[in-house]
Amino acid sequence: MRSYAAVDLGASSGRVMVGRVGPDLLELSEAHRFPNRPVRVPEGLRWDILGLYAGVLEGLRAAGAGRGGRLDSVGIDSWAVDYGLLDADGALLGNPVHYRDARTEGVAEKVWATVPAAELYAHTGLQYAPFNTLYQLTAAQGSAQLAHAKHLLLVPDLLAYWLTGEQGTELTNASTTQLIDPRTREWSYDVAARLGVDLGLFAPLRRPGDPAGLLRQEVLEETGLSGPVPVTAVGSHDTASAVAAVPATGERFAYICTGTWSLAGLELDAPVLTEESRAANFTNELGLDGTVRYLRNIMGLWLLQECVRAWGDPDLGELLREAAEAAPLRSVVDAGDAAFLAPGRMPERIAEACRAAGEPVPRTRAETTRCILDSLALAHRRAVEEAQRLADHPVDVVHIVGGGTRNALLCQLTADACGLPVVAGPTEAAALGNVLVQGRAHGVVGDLADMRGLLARTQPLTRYEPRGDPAVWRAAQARLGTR
Ligand code: LFR
Repeated sequence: MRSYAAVDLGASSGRVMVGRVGPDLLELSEAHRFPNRPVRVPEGLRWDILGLYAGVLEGLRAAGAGRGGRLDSVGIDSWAVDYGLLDADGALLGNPVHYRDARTEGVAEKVWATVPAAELYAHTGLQYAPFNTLYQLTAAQGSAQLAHAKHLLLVPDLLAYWLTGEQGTELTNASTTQLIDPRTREWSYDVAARLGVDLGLFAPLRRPGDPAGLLRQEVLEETGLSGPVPVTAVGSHDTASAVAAVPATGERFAYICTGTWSLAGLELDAPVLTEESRAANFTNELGLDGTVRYLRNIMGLWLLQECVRAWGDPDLGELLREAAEAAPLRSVVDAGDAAFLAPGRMPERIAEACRAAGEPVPRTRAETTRCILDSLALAHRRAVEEAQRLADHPVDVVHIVGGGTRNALLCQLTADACGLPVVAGPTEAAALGNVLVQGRAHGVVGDLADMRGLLARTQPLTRYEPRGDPAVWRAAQARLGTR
C-alpha cells in the first residue's frame, strides 16, 4: 500500500488529497482545501499564483503529517490553458492571466486571417474557445512581458517547477494550447511558425507517468516531508485526470465531468477532425495512453455558482429543493453560449438570454435555478447525442463525475434528457485520476482498464434511470433552434 499526494486545483478552490492505493484498495482523504480567488487588478483578471503555491505547500505539510512526513510521490493537476512566463533566470514575469479575462476578445478573427479556422481545426483538433492558449499568446504579442520571456510553463508545470526546479510540459494539458497535433501527439510546428508562436518557450513534453523531479531541499524543510519525494507527471489537465477516473466497465460510455464546467463527450482512440465536428465545436484533447477526449465545453455549474454569488450566498440545499418543485422546462437557455463566460450579473444575463430566445423570464431564484439545471441537462443531452453521431461511437450509459455528482437533481435531469442511465461518481474524480496515474507509474495498478475496475469496485456510485418522455426534451431543444 502506497500514499500519494494529489494536488488538484479548480477554478474556485484548490485541494491536496492523499490517496492510498493497493491491489484492492483506493481511498482518498482531504489533507487541505484552500480558496482560489482570482484578483481583478487594473490590467485585468489574474490568478493569485503565489497564494495557490502557498496552499500547495501547506497541503503537502498536512499530507505528510501523521505518516511521519512520508509520501511516495506527488502529482499536480489544474484547469487548462493558462500559463506563467519566466525570464532567463527562471523568475516568474507577472501574475498568470485568468482565462476569463477579456484580453482575447476579437483575437481569434486575427488568427484565422493567417490560418483559417478550418485549417486550424484540421491541424490541432481543438474547439474554438476564446481562451485557448494560442489566442492568449496572440493577444500577448507585443507586450513587454512576452518580449522578456524565455520560458512558458502551464499552471501545473509552473507549480511542479517551483517544487522541483525542473521544467517540463505535460502532454494532456499541452493539448489544450491549440499548438499540439492530436494525430502525432507532438507540437504543431507549422501552425506555430505561421502564427509567430515561439515553441522554444515550452519545455520538453512529458507524458502522464513520467518522472518530473524530486522535491527541492527547501520544500522538504518547509513541508516537513522526508526526502526523497518524487513528483510524477499525471494527466495535469484536471479533465484528463477526471476522465481517467470514470469508472466505466466497457467501451460504450459517455462521460460528463462536472464542476465549474461540464465537459461532455467520449473517449476515443483517434481524433475526429471533420468539418462537421468543427462546426459542432467538439474538441480533441489528449488523454491517457493515446486516448482522445472528444468533448464539448458547456458552461456548467458556473452559471449557478455565479447566481448564488450574486444572491449573497443563500442556502444551496434549500434552493435546489425549491428548484426541484419548480415547473420543469419552463424556460431554457443555450448553456454552451460563450456569452456566459465572463463573471458578474449572472441572474440578469440569464434573464436577458431567456428574453432573447423568446422564453419566459424566470420570476424567482428557484425558477432561475431550475432554468439553469434544465438548460444544463439539455446541453448534456445535445453533446452526448452529437458526439455519438460525429464519432460513430454509440453508448449505453452516461457517467457523471466531479462536483455535479452531489447535485441529484442535475444527475436525474441529465438521465431524463439523455434517455440513458446515468452513473454518478466519483465526486473527486480528478484527484483519483491523479493518484491512480502515480500508482500506475510506481507499479501498484495496471492499465487504464485496471484503474477503472478498481474505481468501480471501491467508489460509491449512484445510478439514475431515465424517467418521463424524451420527446419533452426534444421539444425544449427545438425551442432553442438547435437539434
Ligand atoms: C475544467 C477545465 C476545462 C477547461 C477549462 C479552462 O476545470 O480544465 O477542461 O476547458 O477548465 O481551463
